[in-house]
Amino acid sequence: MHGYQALIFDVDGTLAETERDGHRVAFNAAFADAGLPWHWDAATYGELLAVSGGKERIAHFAARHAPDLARRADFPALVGRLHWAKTACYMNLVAAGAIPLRPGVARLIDEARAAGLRLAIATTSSPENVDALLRANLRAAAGAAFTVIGAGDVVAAKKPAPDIYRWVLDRLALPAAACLAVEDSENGLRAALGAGLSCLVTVGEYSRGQDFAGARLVVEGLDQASLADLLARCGNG
Ligand code: XBP
Ligand code: MG
Repeated sequence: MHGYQALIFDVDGTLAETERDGHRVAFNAAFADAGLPWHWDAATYGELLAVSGGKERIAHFAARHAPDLARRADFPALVGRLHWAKTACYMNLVAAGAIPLRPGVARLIDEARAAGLRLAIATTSSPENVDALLRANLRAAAGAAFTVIGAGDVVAAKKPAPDIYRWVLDRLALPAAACLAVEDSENGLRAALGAGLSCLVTVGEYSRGQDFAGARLVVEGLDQASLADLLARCGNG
């Protein structure tokens, strides 16, 4: 008996490989539209993913590569405009079907629903992005099964801080011990562990080689085993 009552999924890198061909492309389009000479190639973006949050990532990059711009009083407003434009572009990419779920994710969600598990999301990404991804890739009933969605700025401190997981646990009204987090990255794993959660890691395109110490289980993908098998191997009983 595994003892879990809920699964709390991370989004980017876990539900779908959204970063290289989704968020990164959208950031670059927003920079170009704003006339900024910034272009994040795949390798640079992989390094920038150490900073959670799109707005925080832009500010981190500007502080190092455009310090005069970053010091301007109107820079925070510029970051907000850039991020708004990026999010609109990302949502269009997702709505056009450019970002499919990772293999096995839809089946796992169906198995969890059939098993009576509650489903939630804990992500640094903006809520609009989550909604667009679920709408584009899941039947309405499956998308609606995520009864608690903790996303983006609902908490000030983003992953690896545990805040977003604590926010979700509070709204699930479940103890951490009853929930299994599903993550792709070291930042996400640390956030889940910090909130007292057990965590299943599915290695993502950008997280290979990261430190997953403390994970209950690390797999190459969620299509490798049934939900029952994964829960048994992550058992908290
Ligand atoms: C990944 C992130 C997000 C996305 C970009 O979130 O750190 O910032 O890269 O989305 P997670 P936003 O792995 O927790 O799902 O631009 O909306 O932040
Ligand atoms: Mg992630």
